[in-house]
Amino acid sequence: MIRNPILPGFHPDPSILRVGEDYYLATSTFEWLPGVRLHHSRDLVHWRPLGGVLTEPRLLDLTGTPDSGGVWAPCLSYADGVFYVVFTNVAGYAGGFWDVPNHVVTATSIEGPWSDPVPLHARGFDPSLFHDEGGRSWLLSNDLDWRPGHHWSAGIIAQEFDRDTGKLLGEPVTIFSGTPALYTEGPHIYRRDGWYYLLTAEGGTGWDHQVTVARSRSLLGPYQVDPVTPLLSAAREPRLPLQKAGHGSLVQTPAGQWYLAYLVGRPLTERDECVLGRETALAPVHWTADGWPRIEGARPALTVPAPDLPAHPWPAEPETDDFAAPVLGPQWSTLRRPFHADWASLHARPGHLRLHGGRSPSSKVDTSLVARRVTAAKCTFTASVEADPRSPQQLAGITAYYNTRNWHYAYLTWREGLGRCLELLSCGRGRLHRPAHTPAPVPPTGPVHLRADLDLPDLRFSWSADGDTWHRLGSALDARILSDEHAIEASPDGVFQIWGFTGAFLGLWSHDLSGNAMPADFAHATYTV
Ligand code: 6LW
Repeated sequence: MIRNPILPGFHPDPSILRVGEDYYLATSTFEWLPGVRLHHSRDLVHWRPLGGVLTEPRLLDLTGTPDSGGVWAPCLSYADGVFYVVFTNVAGYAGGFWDVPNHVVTATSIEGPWSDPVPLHARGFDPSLFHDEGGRSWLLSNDLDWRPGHHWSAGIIAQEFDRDTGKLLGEPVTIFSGTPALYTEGPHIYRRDGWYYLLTAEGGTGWDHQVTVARSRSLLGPYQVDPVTPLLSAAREPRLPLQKAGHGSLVQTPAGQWYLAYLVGRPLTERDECVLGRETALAPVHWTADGWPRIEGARPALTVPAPDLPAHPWPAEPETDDFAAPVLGPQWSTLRRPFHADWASLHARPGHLRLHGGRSPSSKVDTSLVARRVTAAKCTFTASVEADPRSPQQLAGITAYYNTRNWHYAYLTWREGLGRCLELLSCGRGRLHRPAHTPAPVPPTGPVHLRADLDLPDLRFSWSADGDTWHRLGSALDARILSDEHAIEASPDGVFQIWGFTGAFLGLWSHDLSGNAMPADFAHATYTV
């Protein structure tokens, strides 16, 4: 069986690809690096992280990127021995106008190295490359209409893409204007029995999300919408554990079995906060006699039959990272700047991750955060931190983090009268809040152990001097603020100002507002579910 979600925690907008016996999934990463997260499988059941595509500044610059801006909906494709990744780097979405430049990078191996990005158009997001028989390729995307009084989502456009030069040819053509479900985006085209099948995501990426299918004999249309639509949705079934089903991408096994990779969200209770963000699931797809794809019940399911492929499990990810490896493992992400000796090191003190204190928690530049996705409603994150703060401007510890405006933080700092101590701080919708707690005095030197216990909707922090005897730091905090739903902020007239498209992280965070880049050394970090 396949257990959904196959990629738990923040892994939205899946793009799935098979090359030979290997299956790859690319997902959106927004303001996190590496940009475009990749997973690999041989049986569609077991997946392992491969790290990311956009790992260095030459490939992606996220300095100053808004919360939930950055890398949206990448598409991974393959033609004639070359992997292609197209992605949008969303620099702005809240001013009436959109700032959505698209780029393509290529590599002959999925592990890279990836070419310098080649700019494509900036007319719309969710780019997708379709490589047709006969050697021609097409770039699809949604089309954005900024004009006041127009719906911003103006359908799907296609433009020829020259694989030799990486350049677009001719003019874009609107190939599909969508259904009354609206917000037509996330396009992908597939060929089967002489038809072009266009999959789109409609209804917006929340509770009304769906996968819409249309087909045509000709790539540029006209496309006829499936008489039984949508292919998949949870919009009418608020009680299903998997919600928000949509944004699908198809793959076929060598034996001809089809699967749809798609996005889901798991609210805590009915249509409630999704702290785990938007995740990736799979569904088997069958075809009707007259050539339309079908999913059982047209709804997302927690378990579905696996394809007839030999089982191919991967070694389990170790729970503890003791920071002995020369590079950061694929479970970790950094915020808006890549892992670099300027601010982080695995070599400065062997067996430790050293983070030099960065700018403030609300800054969108120079943040010193190394974090991993929350993948389960109940999990524990433990780390040891060693730092010598000399003022309240210097902080280092562990965080349960959503974005610059929503987080909880337990950290070592310095206080008048107490010296080195542990404190708690929270931020909800941009407002700082000091949870009730007694700052804990700790020995003046040496490592301190910190623990975050997540048991949704609660989050509890504890600390220990020796790693054995634990003391609570404050009482339960509300982890629901670490959700897409809480992160979304709109102006009184209903215009979205801040979107919530990512998910909760647990991480190692360090600040030095004095500008002295205080080093904080983490000897290990353990994540258990
Ligand atoms: C994604 C697009 C969407 O690119 O959300 O609401 C974006 N629509 O399909 C972020 O996941």
